[in-house]
Amino acid sequence: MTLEALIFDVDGTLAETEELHRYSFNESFRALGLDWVWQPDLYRELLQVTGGKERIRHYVERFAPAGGDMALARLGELHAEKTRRYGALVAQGMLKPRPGVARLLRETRAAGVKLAIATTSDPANVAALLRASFAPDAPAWFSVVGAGDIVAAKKPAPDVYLWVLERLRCEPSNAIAIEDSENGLRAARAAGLKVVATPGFYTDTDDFSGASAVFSDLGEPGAPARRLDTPGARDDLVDLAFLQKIVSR
Ligand code: XBP
Ligand code: MG
Repeated sequence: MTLEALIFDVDGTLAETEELHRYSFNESFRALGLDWVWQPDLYRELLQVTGGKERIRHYVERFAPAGGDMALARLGELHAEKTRRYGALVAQGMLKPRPGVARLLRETRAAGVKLAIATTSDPANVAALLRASFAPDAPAWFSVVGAGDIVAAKKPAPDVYLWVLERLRCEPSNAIAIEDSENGLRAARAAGLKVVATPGFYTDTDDFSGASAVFSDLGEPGAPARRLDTPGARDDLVDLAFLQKIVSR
């Protein structure tokens, strides 16, 4: 097998985005007159439901907060407000990429291996993050971007990965997904992909037993990543040579 494509998740993988998502949800609740505040412990639980609109709906159904009916009736507007606020903060440079991400994107492009995105996040937010974190033309580095409502069933369903693979014209055995969460890992595995996992702030207790490798991050020269799934393994860089080894197994 030859590595033909690298498919990146976005939130938690390219950057630690979820605190800014949480802040933007809370600000948009306030803007619509809702006194809801999603604190970190609650948000950790709510993250089990992927997609912003789906997450708000789940919160209303589970906790029946005041204003829930209004929020559901204006769900599109509420989520658009959240997307606008989050996108503006990202464009201001509030987030930086996780270690090794920019390096691996560079190496992948230089080697002619295709890049793609598979995320449940809104496409506007993906583009904002790529531009602000890497370069104004960074969205064009990705041959395929599968984002938001492009598929009906979000992660952990495999749909977004299957959608991306079809457009890449790539067999899952010739690609690798980089993910930070159990929901993302399950989606990629169900699409037939091997996964390298880099757990993050909200996903460090997730179950990554289906991953080919689990690292603290992708690593930088001089600051290699800790291998989390193999006791005693030496620190390493997640680079193209390492990913090619995984695909060949
Ligand atoms: C993470 C998510 C998203 C974001 C919010 O997705 O679950 O729902 O929290 O995104 P991934 P939107 O890790 O697959 O990128 O509000 O834009 O839906
Ligand atoms: Mg993620």
